[in-house]
Parts: sequence; structure tokens; C-alpha cells
Amino acid sequence: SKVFDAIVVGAGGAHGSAALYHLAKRGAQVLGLEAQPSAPHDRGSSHGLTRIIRKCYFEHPSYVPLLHSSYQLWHELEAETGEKLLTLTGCVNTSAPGSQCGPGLACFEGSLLAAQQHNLEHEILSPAQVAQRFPAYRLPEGFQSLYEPGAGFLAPEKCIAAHLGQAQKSGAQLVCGAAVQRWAVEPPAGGSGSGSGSGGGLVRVETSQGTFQAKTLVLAAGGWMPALVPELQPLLTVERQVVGWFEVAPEQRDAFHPSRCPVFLLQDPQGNYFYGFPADEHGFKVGKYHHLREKVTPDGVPRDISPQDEEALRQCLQYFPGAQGGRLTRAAVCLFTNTPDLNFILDRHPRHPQVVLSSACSGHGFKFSSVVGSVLADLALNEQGTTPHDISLHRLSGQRIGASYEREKL
Ligand code: PYC
Repeated sequence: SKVFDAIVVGAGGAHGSAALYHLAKRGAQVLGLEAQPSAPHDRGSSHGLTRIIRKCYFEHPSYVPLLHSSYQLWHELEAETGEKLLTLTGCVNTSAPGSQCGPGLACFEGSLLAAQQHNLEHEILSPAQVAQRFPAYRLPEGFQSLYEPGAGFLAPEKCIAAHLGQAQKSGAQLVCGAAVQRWAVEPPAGGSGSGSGSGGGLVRVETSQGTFQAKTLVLAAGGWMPALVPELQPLLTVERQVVGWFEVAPEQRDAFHPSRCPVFLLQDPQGNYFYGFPADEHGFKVGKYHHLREKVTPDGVPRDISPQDEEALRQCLQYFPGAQGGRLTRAAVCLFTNTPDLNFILDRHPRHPQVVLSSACSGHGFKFSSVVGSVLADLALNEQGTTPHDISLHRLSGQRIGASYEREKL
């Protein structure tokens, strides 16, 4: 039977679709497998109409070079397809003094550090300046804000469809409804390597739609990664995330228009970390990072919206009075797959160099998917698993477990 150069599992997701695109563009014979019946889909981590993209990266300045490449690749994909994927609105990165959410610096301090280290365009604004420039916002006294004009949002479903469509134009095959039951590395034929950086035998992937073989395997299955790669189980937590759209008062709609309302990250004194987008036809979309901190399994995640879900999101509206009394018009449940340090995993499997792992975007990975696809193609196709991108933060070293950002090392 046919031996592909690469198989991508999770091809209907952000990183999988991008990997399929880059592999196919480089001339690899590539097969994308997606467990859901169609792609893009709304069962994983990449749906809900909008995802933030920004460069003043409070999580860690070393994400910035990846973000430069990511923006460039999104623009290239827009040019290839004629689709508008990225809308620039600017981003308000704001935090209350002393707020610290997660292992890193607070949003204001961290975004300032990234902006200074990488010479990124930004402005520092007081709450009064924020309200004057962006009338939807009402930030309390003391909040510090960094405004990044080059930020905005991506349309995730369109991005995935664009990557898949272009991949197929370059010869990739895509099989949806193919759930992986088992994968294994076969013993090397005649005891020697089989090319393409495999350093061993072929990879065999058994699915609900048949068995496939390839020289390399890219596993990018989001919340399904712990089941597919048991070695990752101690590192990964799958979490339920909810976003909601709230109605905006009619006289306030101008203030929530994308031309006047930047996307935002907002960390309050209670340790809550909210994020959101200008209003679309459904209303003003907000989320709370880690939401209710519910650990779930990807197939068992509750999809109904509870009063607690709505209440958690409504807390954010105190900072946006034009939406405060607004009805919840729409909501979406998706998955975060988190590592302890919230950095992604991008590496080869520790025991199988022909298997590439991409996982655990920890809720902030979509914007990177264009460049991550290119990194995954490098790891899969380059003999030594090298990539020109700096992914040292994302390699699977022993230090990753329980690692935290240390300011003095930045
Ligand atoms: O990646 O900007 C982001 C983000 C904010 C909240 C969740 N993800």
C-alpha cells in the first residue's frame, strides 16, 4: 500500500491544518486525518469566529520572533486565497497593579517587556486616555495599559479552511471521520533508516477508516493528545473553556465597532484574566482565561452553558458598561490543553524521531498556527529535526515539567 511522506493527525485543527499546508507546499506526499466528520469543526480548540493576534507578548518575549513569522505567513495565505483572515483593531493589554495571572508577568508588565526587548510599536495609556480613545472601555483608576496598534484578530474557521484548501491544491489528501485507534513505529526494514529523518521504521496509523503508513507522523490532536501519546499525560491538562457574546445597547454600538474597539487582555485585582473582541453581528465576545478551571476529557466535555458559565463571563462587563446589561446571545465551548508552564510543546517524540508532537497551546496557540505549521514541517522533513525558528521554549526537555518563567532569566 502507499507510503506517505507524512501523515498529520488532527488535520482539521489549527496546527494540523497548517502542518498539512506546509508539508504539501514543500512537495511531500501527505495525508491529513481528522476524527471529526468535517473540517473545520467545533469540537476542538479552534472555533468561535475570532482569535486574538498580537506581538507584545506578555507571556514571554521569546514568542515575538515566531509572531513576526506568523503575521507574515497569515498575510501570504491571504494573498494566495484572496480571503481576509486578519483584522487589525489594536490591542489593549491592561492589568491592575500587582495582578499576576498564571506563571508569568502581569499583562501590562509582560507586554511592556516584550515591546521594549523587540522594539515593538506601543503606547502606554492611563484609564482616562483609554476611555477617551476607546469609548467602550471603562477601566478603574490604577489600571496600567499598553496599547499595541498592530494587533487584532484572526477568523479561525476561515484560516483552517484556507490552509486545508491550499494544502489540497498542492496535492495533500484529507480524510475526515478517521479517528485514530492506534499508531506504532514499525521495526526498520533491513535494520536501516527509511529516510526523511525517520531514523527507523515506517509509522503505521490504524483509524476507523483504514490503516495508513508514512515515513513520518505529525500528531496535532489538541485535547486528544494525552490519549494518543501516553508519555505526555503527566504534562497535559485538558480544560473546558467558554466564550460568550453579549448584546450591546443600540446607542453604544458605534463604540464597540472594530474601528473603535481594540481587542483586549485584562487582568483584574482578583486574579481574573479576561479577554475580548469588538462586537460582531452576535454581540460583544468575551472569555475568561481558564474559565471555571474544569478539567475534562475531550469527548466528555459538557457542551451546555450553565448559569455559572454566564456569570463568570459577565464579570468582565463591568469594564464595558455599554454591554453590561446585555443578553447573552451566543456561546461556544472549546478546549484548552495546558502544559504546567503554559508554553506549547513542539518537538519530536522522545523515543521516536519520526513522530512529531504539537500540542498544548495552553489557550494561546491559534495565532501561531501559520508559523507552527512551518516548524512542524521542518521537524518532520529535516533529517536532524532542525528548524530555523527558535523553539527552545517549546522543546520537551526535562526542565519543562513544573517550569516557571523566571524574570531574571528573560
Ligand atoms: O492568545 O491572546 C490570546 C488569548 C487570550 C485569551 C486566550 N487566548
